[in-house]
Amino acid sequence: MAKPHKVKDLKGVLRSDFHWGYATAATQVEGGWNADDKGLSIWDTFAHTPRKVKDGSTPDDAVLSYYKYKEDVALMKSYGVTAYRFSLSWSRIIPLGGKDDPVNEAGLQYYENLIDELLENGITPFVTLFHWDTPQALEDRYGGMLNKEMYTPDFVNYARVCFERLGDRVKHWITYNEPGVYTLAGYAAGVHAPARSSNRKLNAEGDSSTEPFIVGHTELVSHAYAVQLYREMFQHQQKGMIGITLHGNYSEPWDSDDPLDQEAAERAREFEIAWYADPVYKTGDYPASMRAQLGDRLPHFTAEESKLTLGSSDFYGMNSYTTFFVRHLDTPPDINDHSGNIEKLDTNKQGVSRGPESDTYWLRTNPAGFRKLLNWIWKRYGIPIYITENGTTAKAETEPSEEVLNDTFRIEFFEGYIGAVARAVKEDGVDIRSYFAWTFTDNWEWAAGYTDRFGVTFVDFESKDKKRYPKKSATVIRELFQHMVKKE
Ligand code: PNW
Repeated sequence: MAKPHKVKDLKGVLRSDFHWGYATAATQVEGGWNADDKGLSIWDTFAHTPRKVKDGSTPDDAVLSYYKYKEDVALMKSYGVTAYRFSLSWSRIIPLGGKDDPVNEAGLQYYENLIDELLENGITPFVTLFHWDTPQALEDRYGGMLNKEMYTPDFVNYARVCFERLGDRVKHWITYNEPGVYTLAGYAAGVHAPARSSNRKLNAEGDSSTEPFIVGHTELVSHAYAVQLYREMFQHQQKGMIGITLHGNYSEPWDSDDPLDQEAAERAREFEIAWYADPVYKTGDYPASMRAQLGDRLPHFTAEESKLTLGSSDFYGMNSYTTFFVRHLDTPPDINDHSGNIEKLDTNKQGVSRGPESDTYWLRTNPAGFRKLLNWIWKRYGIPIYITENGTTAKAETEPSEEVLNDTFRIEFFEGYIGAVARAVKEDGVDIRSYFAWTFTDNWEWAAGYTDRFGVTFVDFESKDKKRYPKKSATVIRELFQHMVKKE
């Protein structure tokens, strides 16, 4: 049972049309990596390159949701969800990715089946067009997102195919998932596909000081053109909404009394979040703090791009997991710095920890920081927030034992964070319209392979059919929302 005393006063504080459920991504759950003429994505290539993925695993099978979607929808229904957020695999729909390349009927059919199954079970689909899996053919053809001129028409064409075929049933579209994590992990650190960086021990090619900003610009501009297409050709008739989902953790000053640390924390939020959010929601341009540090390494919006990007999202799609303490640096910024010349720390000046450790090195539980971040976003951008991801791993989840399935660490995480959502609505007046927990089942966690379990459902990865075992957190989340969402 969710601890009712902590949330008692939160009964019915969320809107009656509040959407809640789970989020996933195609590469992490589908499997069927080359089934029915699917083309390769950069993640297939990456995972099939030795030593790239921590446990040597690949997403070839992931958790087989390509085959088990009916079972999964039934399980989700038993969890009480009202919505499900998933992503489409571009190379399943257009195997070679480009605007002149053939569309794969079998790929589209899979997504039609999934969407129909959801709708028949009263679950609203939230569909992400791009969750990191660029078609390999486009990477080979012209360098993927490094080539804005070639890439943008291909992405817009892919979006058009999806709107045309699925838009009669999909009313919530997300263009990009976390453009910032795609650029930073893929082109700055080089630890995600397409594995580019300045670190020659790790990557054969790349330039961490320029490419992340070029790729980020391509994401924003191609997002804006896809939204323009939707608004001009589809939105009037299909009556859906479209936007982008940004990542962002909260930054707290290491020494809350030091103005330099206060500034550093704000600069960290701007480099991490406003990098993408200011162009879309505030100014049509990058934050001044980024321009000051990066100069012309940060691309310039043309007048047309700026106009198109500003206002190009019907909502603020928000993914967030944790909070860091941030301390200013007295030295000049490194050429490969992407965070605003700061240091990120686990404890503050007084030695207070940023939260209990999960099983993921960067992630610690901190619901108070989450509530502050909701307020920061609401104050800066003033547009309804759709929380599209939030969740945690927990230590020692190795087998579906009674103890592991009674996942108290994850339960406490969700009680804290979902409570923070409700308090931000009730006490701070923030407009929040959805909450998607990450994630439905344990899945293939990118370069961490099968080692990081974020699911409210345990998956036996060894078993041939990737057997699912519900964890208790799934029940607790249902109880929390049944209590907090207003009954009509
Ligand atoms: C998100 N960070 O990535 C992704 O959207 C998911 O696909 C992923 O499985 C999930 O979070 C858990 O990792 C992030 O370092 C990766 O702050 C890293 C960070 C945030 C989000």
